[in-house]
Amino acid sequence: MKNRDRLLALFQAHENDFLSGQKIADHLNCSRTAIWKQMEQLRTEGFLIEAVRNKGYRLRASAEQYTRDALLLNLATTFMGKNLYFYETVGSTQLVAKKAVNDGAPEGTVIVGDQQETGKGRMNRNWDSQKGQGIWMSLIVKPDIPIAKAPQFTFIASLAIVEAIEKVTDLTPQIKWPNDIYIGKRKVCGVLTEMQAEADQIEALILGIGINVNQAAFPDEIKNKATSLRQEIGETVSRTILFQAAMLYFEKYYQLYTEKGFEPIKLLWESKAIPFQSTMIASTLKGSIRGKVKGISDEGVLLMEDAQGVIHEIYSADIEFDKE
Ligand code: BT5
Repeated sequence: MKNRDRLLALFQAHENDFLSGQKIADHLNCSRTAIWKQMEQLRTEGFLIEAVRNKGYRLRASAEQYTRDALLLNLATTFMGKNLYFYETVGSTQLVAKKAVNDGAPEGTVIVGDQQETGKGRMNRNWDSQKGQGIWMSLIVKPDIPIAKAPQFTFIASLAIVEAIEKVTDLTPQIKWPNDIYIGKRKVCGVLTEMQAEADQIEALILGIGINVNQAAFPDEIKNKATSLRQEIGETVSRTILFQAAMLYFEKYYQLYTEKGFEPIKLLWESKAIPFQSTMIASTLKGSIRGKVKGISDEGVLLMEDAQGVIHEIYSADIEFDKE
């Protein structure tokens, strides 16, 4: 490994700690002058170096930096995102993730693209993923749950993203069942949950998450229904900081789910969700259903009662609030 990479790995391993010049020199087994040269190299790459007398050095990514190294530096999770693949340009991070699963990628692997050429939404719809503007990523998890519970992970992901946006900005996003995050009347984030399964067993879930962060404008087709964090607060947001917050919250809620089940997630999710109205229209692949919403089942499935009194279990749909 090059000295530059070893120095970065050392800072990555120490998250927010200061490291003394001596400690760095001992670890890298080279002179202080050699270290200083590597520090300068990192500085020219955009890293910020804090030097505090008697404490040493601390490294941070600058707000604009969005690279694998920057995303990993100060990432305080235990497993989410630690195995990270970063692409300047990629077709769809979902497809890369699927391949990674087939190649045996471990749980917590994350694929990030700075730009997606063929980003996709549900039902093969297009997801606009301009270069340098958003967080386009796929998370690989391998929970030991039956297939029917897979939709619960859309809840965990949405909850984590809402919390991360709240932590990094003053905004209050809301979740629209099943996979959208809105600010006011516009969509800021979409989640696409896909599954690799064998027989009745989940091999991996691939959670595709697209967050609009720094777009100043959107293409005509979506400009009236999409928004970015920048459009909402009038200034740019560090994608790196937001990514790291999202990873931390996702890991936190995944652990809560593993320990306590879906119930606490459902309660938290409900506190962040746009309340259902009594009458709604759900468009699914099989057609649309107009009816009364009875709530969400313990599996995370929407329960709707039609005019004939039949209860429908809806796993995924576009829902519209009926104009009552
Ligand atoms: C979604 O689909 O909302 C899921 C989006 C998932 C995108 C991520 S990015 C990383 C990963 N890799 C991928 O290839 N995909 C995932 P859906 O509910 O079907 O919404 C799609 C619809 O939202 C489109 O038909 C447009 O109307 C609209 N749309 C497209 N791009 C958008 C954007 N950037 N922001 C807001 N709305 C958008």
